[in-house]
Amino acid sequence: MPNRITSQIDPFSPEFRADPYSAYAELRSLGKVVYLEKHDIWCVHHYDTCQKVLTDYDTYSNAGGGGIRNYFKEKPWRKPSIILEVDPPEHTRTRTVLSRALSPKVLRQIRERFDADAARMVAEVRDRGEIEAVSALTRAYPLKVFPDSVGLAEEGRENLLIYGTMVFGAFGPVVPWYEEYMETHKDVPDWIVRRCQRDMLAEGGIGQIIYGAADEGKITEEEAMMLVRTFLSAGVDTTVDSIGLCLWALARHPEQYAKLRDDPTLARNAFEEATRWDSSSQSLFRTTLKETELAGQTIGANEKVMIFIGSAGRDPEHFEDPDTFDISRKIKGQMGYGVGIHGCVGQMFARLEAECFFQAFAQQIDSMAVTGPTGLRMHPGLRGLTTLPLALTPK
Ligand code: OVM
Repeated sequence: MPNRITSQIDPFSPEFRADPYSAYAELRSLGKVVYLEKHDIWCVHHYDTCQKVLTDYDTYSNAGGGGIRNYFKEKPWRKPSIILEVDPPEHTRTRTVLSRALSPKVLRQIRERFDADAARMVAEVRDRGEIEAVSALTRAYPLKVFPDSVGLAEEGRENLLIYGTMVFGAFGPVVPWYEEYMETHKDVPDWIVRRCQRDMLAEGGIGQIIYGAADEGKITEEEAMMLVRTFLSAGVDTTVDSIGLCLWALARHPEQYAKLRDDPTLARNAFEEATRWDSSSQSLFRTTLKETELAGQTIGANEKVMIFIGSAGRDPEHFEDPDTFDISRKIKGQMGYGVGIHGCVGQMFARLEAECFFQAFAQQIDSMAVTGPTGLRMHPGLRGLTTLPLALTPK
């Protein structure tokens, strides 16, 4: 193809994962639309083109799958999601059911429990001196409050993390570790589906709200099960990783943490800024339904387009001084949750979860320091930490 801008950057390589932001700067300097030869996909990485692709759902479809694998050409690893991996008009009905289940009214009732769990979990570690913050806090807290809210029993919750690796691993190319992982944990998808059944979900939880929509005839019983599956797929690792990345960002910017400590009401904005600056969701995919033109580049039909929302957050055309992490910044439309009809339906839930956590943390912890090497997760679909050694000084 003549005149297309190409790059050898491999977004699934360890080098890219270690430092995506210099790769993004290089891609942004190359042009608005770049072809990644290593994977035969197109990519966008500026705020405006990311927004354009994500909002033009007549051209850029979700039905081809949420990752690099093209479901128009190959068999999906599981029954496709009935909200993520569909387009309008099918999408509209299921999206409505999920947004209602996560309405402000529902969230208001959950807040108190988030606050209490966060305060208790921070109190448990505040005097310990050194902790491994991922296992002690940033994984433990979402893994408690999220399944509690859905109405899931306590037993076997570690399977949620295994399933998360399967779900977000499937966003990347087929690689040996993934195949092995799927084989090792081959019972987990069935366990998840069983947990999504009506009789497995506690009264008063969000899972039962979904089944309430089935009772009203808005969705079928099978669709209710699939929407609970969406909760369990998209609600755990995403928040584990984003809360972890936010804590890491705060730990590396003591002057920013001091602002939060002195005014814990900044917690929500701090998390918003962390989501712009270093989001757990770095990229999304769409598949073209027809030939189209984007920023002067022709893209053929049935092609994969990778949307680097992690780069959109660092685009100097949209954000002033984008590489600076500033928790009191006025943030205009950061794209860490995506945008448009497929923008994260749980984003208000995620923000609330994080706000309660960082508020509790800031109320009890005077200062912190990273005391050893951190580990980065090598998931294709999500960016996050495996370990974060932290020294804590209580207030
Ligand atoms: C789903 C699903 C799974 C992973 C991510 C996601 C980001 C949705 O099963 O619907 O949204």
